[in-house]
Amino acid sequence: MTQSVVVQVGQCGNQVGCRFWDLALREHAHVNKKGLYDEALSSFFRNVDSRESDGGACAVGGRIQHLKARAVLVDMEEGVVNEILQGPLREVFDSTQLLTDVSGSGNNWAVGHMTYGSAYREQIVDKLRKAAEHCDCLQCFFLIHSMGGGTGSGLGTRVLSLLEEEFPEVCRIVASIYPSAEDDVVTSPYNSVLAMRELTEHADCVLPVENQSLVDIVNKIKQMSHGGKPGSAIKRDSAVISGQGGLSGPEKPFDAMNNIVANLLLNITSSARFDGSLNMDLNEIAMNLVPFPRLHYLVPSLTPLYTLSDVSVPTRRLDQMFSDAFSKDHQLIRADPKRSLYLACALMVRGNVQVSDLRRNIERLKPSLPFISWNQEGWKTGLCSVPPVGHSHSLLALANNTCVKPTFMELRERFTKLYRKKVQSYCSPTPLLACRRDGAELLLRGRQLTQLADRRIRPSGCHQRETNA
Ligand SMILES: Nc1nc2c(ncn2[C@@H]2O[C@H](COP(=O)(O)OP(=O)(O)OP(=O)(O)O)[C@@H](O)[C@H]2O)c(=O)[nH]1
Ligand SMILES: [Mg+2]
Repeated sequence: MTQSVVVQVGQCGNQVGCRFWDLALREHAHVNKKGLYDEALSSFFRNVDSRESDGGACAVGGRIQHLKARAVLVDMEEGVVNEILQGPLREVFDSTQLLTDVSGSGNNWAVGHMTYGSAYREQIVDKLRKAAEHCDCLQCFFLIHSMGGGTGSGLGTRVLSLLEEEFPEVCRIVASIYPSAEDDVVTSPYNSVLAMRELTEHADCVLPVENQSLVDIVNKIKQMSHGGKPGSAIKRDSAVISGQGGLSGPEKPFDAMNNIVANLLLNITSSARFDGSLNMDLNEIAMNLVPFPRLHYLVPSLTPLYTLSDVSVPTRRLDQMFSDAFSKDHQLIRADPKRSLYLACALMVRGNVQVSDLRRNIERLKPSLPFISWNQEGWKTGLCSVPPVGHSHSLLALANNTCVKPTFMELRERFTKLYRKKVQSYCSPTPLLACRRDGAELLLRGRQLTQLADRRIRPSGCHQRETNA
């Protein structure tokens, strides 16, 4: 069996990552009744015989000693990682997997990418290599980060290019959290646009998730639970509404949203973690869904959403689940794939579903889904026999679809609006743009990136720009 390593960068990356580890552990605990370290566990966890960092690794087949996540945690602030180290998951990570600084990137892509990226390059590579060395057959790196902040977007994309440099043969799948229009990070359009370029160049697949879609989904689920419909109460330990997803502790603002992203990751990794009659290798995602290297943005949709929230509604009909996967309401970005063009589509099903169910539903839905002329049969399917905890089945659809365009256009618009409003005085032939939360603007080039300050800096060689806003 193969192994994968999760690299979580920045506040969002680490918070989402930890939800993934929590839910993955619960899922394995549910299936693995004998307490043995099996192949399923080995794909994302190591088994070491001491709590200390370099305790000897135990082979597959032995008893579970101490499970360590195959992960590298990076944040240029200490808060989130420290919180993780004091929380219920503290034993799943050890110090060799962590990399933190104190002050953060101040929501500045350039500080994350250039300043911290250069300062920590060796240490990052070292930690990635260590994680890779612990694997017999490393198949995939999962990078989790936000597009809106400084560390996740700036340093996260730097880590991505380091992965490409150091491990060119290993697949790189990135879960990117896009900011909502009401995001409180003023510079999020800049950070996102700058990060997008790196994602386009260096990732094998990007799974874009919009915070606004997550908010909409969470609100819908909460509304349903308050609607008083029979059977629609959310269980007390529901994964979506409980802050710690079953573990005790207060609910934090992003918890419910992060659970949805963690479920996306659980689904996409399920066939790497468990057996199935139609197992889909992680490599096969890029191989089958990406016809041109840069067209690798795969719009995810999850269904049934109740799976995510443990809402006690009767099990939905299987066919309905397939229909839902293509509806607007189940997409993790605000998009309607049915009205746009498909280049390819993957359906990853978990639970007691037969290949014939899959085929029947594809045939049923095909006429309503516009596929590009040269790839009319561009379907990829995977079946994992282990369903999500407490549910009979679930479906993750990944669509290489042009419906991702409005998300990019909207970001561009917000970028331009901010650029016009805030940057009127300076220009550079090849501007790298960065600005701080307080609104001070900086147009920086090359080494000047390190000169960040709260007041304006005029990079040498820049000319006064005409105000045209
Ligand atoms: N879904 C989700 N979004 C988050 C979370 N934390 C932050 N965000 C979003 O991510 C963006 C801010 O990025 P962060 O990850 O906080 O920033 P960072 O990577 O730590 O970078 P710096 O703090 O600038 O060093 C904003 O768009 C937030 O709305 C989270 O836990 N879940
Ligand atoms: Mg931060």
